[in-house]
Amino acid sequence: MKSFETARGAVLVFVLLVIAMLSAVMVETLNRLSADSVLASNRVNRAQARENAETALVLALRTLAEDRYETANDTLSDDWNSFPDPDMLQSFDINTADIGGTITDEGGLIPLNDIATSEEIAGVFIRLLTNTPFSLQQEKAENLCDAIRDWVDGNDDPRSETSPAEDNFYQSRELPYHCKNGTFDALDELLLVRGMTAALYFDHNGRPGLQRYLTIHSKGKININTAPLPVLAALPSDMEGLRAEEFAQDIDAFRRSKLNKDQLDDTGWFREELTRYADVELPDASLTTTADIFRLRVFGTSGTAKAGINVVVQRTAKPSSTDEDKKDVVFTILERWVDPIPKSLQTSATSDETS
Ligand SMILES: [Ca+2]
Ligand SMILES: [Ca+2]
Repeated sequence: MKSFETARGAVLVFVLLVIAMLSAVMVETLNRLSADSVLASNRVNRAQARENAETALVLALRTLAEDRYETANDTLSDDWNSFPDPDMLQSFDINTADIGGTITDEGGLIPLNDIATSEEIAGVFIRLLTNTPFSLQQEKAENLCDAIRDWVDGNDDPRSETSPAEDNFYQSRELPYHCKNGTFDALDELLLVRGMTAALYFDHNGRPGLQRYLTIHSKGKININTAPLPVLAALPSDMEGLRAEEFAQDIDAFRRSKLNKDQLDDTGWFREELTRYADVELPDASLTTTADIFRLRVFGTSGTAKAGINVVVQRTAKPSSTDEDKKDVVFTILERWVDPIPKSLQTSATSDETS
C-alpha cells in the first residue's frame, strides 16, 4: 500500500513538473508572441507615419500651388504660413493629429553665395553679425565676410591682411584642405571657412544659430515680407542696435496683418505706410516682395511613431498652352531628406522670432 502511495506521489510530482514546464513554455511562447505583435504594430505604425508624412507633403505642395495665382505678393498672412489648414484636412477626411508641418520662404533669408558678389548683400550680412543676437565686433564681422568672399572668388589673393583666408591659410591648418574658390553647394560648407565657429553657426545657449538666416537656394534678393526679424533689422544701412530692432518689429507688425496684405506689393511699401521710415536707407536693388523657393518641413504620426520629410522646392508658374484659363504650377525639388530631423531645425526661423 505504502509503495503504491509512494508511486502515486511520484506520478503527481512528475505531472506537476510537466505542467510547470508546459506553463513556462507557454508563458515564454506568449511573451514572444506579444513581443512579435508589438514589433509588428510598431512596424505598421512606422509605415503609416511615413505614409502620413508623404500625404502632408502633397498637401503642402497643393497649398503652395493654390497660392501661386492668388495675389502678386508673398507674405506671412498667406495660407502657406498657417499650414496645415484645418478645413483642408477635414475636406480630405484627415485627422489633424496625423499630419503637420511648416512652410517657410527661403527668399526671406540672406543668399549666401551673393555675399561674395553683391556689396548690398555683404552689407546686410555684416550688420546681421554685428546686431543682436550675434553682436560680433565690426572687425570680426568684416573678416568673416572677407573670408566668405575669398572662399568663393577664383583667385588666391586674400582680402584681409590681418586675417587672410585663401589657400595658404587652409593648407597650414592641422588637417589641411583647399580653399574652394567656388560657390557654396551646401550651407554646412560655411563651417570650413575661416572665422566661422560651430557656436556661431548652430543654436547655442538659447541663441539661434546663423544657419537659420542664410540660404544657398534663393538667389540675389531678400523678401522683405517674409524675412526673419534679425534679417529685417540688418537691412537698413543707417540704423543699428535698438533702432534697427524697432524698425524690424514695426515692419513685422504691419506685414503680418491680413488687412495690410494688398499694401505689400512694392519693396518700398513701408515708406508710405510707416512714414517715420520714409527716408531709411535700404539695399533696394536686393529686395523683393515675392517668393519662388520654399522649405517644407512636414511630418506624419501614427501611434507613437513619427516620420518627417524636409524638402526645398522651387515653384514655377506654367500657364497651360492649350487653355488660357488653366494655370499650372511646376515644382522642382532642390533638396530632400527624410528622418531624422535635427532638433535645431524643427522650428522655423520666421515663426520663432516673434517673442
Ligand atoms: Ca579665393
Ligand atoms: Ca580672394
